Amino acid sequence: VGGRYFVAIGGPCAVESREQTLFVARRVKASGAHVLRGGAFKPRTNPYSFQGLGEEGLKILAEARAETGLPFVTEALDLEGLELVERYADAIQIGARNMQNFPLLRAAGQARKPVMLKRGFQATLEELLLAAEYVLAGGNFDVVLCERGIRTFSDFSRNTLDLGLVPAAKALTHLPVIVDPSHASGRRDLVVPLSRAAAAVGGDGIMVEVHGDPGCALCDGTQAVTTEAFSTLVTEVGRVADAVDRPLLQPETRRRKVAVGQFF
Ligand SMILES: [Mn+2]
Repeated sequence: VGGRYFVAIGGPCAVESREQTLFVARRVKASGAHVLRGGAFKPRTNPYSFQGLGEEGLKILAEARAETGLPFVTEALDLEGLELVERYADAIQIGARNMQNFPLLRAAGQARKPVMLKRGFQATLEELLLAAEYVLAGGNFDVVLCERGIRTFSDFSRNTLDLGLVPAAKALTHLPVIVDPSHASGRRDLVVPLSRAAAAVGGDGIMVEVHGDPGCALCDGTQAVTTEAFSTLVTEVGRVADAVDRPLLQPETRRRKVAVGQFF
């Protein structure tokens, strides 16, 4: 993330079951995504909502990685969860609600896995960069920033996607910046156009929630796109990414490289 290519991350909000996660993982892989997402520890507004499968969910994500070859990113909610997530995952997500959880940021700075830091929905750009600084100061330099919408007076969407933050952050830091159009909007009909905009504005990637049956999702169903819609989304985003000279990394290119490596 942050190189020449635009990166697509897709997967369910929450790991609900082995079947649901493997189904989505296979489909996002076939759509050309590069990274799988999925929550095993869910920070829910309502304490009675589904809280995630915990370590069992991490094992399911690891199985999906073994089958598809997709690395995965998943959220660590607290210090205990961070140890588990670091052990299983390829990248550690610090969620919007934890953006200023300083003990967690310090611990992530000691981790030996990349950290994806999501902007708090009330955080300024400076606060986001200083939160990232906690991780960097610990010696972990692999930090990706994620714009996921802020709370405004707008009443038609869950949050307001602050696209201007992407070039503003990139002007101040070398860190890659990706966009989460799912949590930013809360509406699946806005996810595709906002994904295209993320590529156009110079983002380094997108992270999108995908579900095999969004109507039955245990978490964030209204913003999840179907696997079919995700496939279309990747194609459309790819066109915009080409136009701004940040093409999507092509799975075929990677396969050829692997094939050459095996040949020699
Ligand atoms: Mn979600």
